[in-house]
Amino acid sequence: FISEPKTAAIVGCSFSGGQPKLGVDKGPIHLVEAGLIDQLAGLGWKVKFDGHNQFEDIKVLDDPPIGILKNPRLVSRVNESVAQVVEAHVRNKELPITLGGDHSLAIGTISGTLSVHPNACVIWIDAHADINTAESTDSGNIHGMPVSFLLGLGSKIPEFSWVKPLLKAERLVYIGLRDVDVGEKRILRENNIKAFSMHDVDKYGIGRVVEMALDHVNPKRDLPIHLSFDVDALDPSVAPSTGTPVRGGLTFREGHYICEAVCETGLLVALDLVEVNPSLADDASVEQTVAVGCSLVRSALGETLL
Ligand code: NNH
Ligand code: MN
Ligand code: MN
Ligand code: MN
Repeated sequence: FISEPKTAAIVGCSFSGGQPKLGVDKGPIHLVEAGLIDQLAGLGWKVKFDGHNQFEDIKVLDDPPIGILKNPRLVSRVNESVAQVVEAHVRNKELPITLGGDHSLAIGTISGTLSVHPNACVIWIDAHADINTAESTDSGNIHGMPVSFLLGLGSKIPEFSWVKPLLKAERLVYIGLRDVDVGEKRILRENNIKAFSMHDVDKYGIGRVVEMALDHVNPKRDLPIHLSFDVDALDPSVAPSTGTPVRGGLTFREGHYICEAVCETGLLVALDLVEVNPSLADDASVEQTVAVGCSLVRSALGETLL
């Protein structure tokens, strides 16, 4: 018997409204132009791509801050639409690969995944915890807040009432953290959220860290996995073209190891690759970052497993 090839669906999200730096909206175009679709097809996947303009016609004319939250209506409406697209792919047993765009998009992607698989766990790879609430955020940038929205923490913003608190704290784990705000540390502690910082990666090695992370969120290795990968988790020497680089990050291999280990579980149901910003560095750095982004996605889809 020849089994049907698995289908991946590229969801290109040209969106920068969750943070102030222009250019991150061009991330998906660069990743696709670098050949990502052919590369995934070369791994034996059937690849669907609906084009880059899926969410670009969502315009909000008047979007003043709510508290200090910036572009709240636009972020909400784009994510509501992203959630519907991701949900449809997951329901259809396709693997949505959401290319950002900034990490506020995870409000939509994870909402979409959890509406089909309420028991799914989330593995969040990032230098940052992205768990600020409306109360704790200093920046007002919503890309620093998606996790709190998904958990239902902090005061409710009516504009985001469509976001259901579908994520449970015990189904969430972080790897790569090294720039976490004081208020975020308190939120992580108070909600008993498991997080492996770069200190843990140094101490235990990436193999043990991934094993411990999976033991925490997926002890029987039977729950669907949503992998949300912010490229700023990687060291800036590996992925320089991103909005908020923080030194001391994951090596090329550590980043790929995470993707490989998740692939190996056979449980991956959705993948985000976000915060590639092709406007923020010289051409060689942009090319390097885009290439690493494509490579991480290929690893998550099985390239490096023998
Ligand atoms: N914690 C900061 C904030 O809330 C920075 C978040 N920036 C990110 N997150 N790039 O991944 O704004
Ligand atoms: Mn589609
Ligand atoms: Mn992030
Ligand atoms: Mn980050």
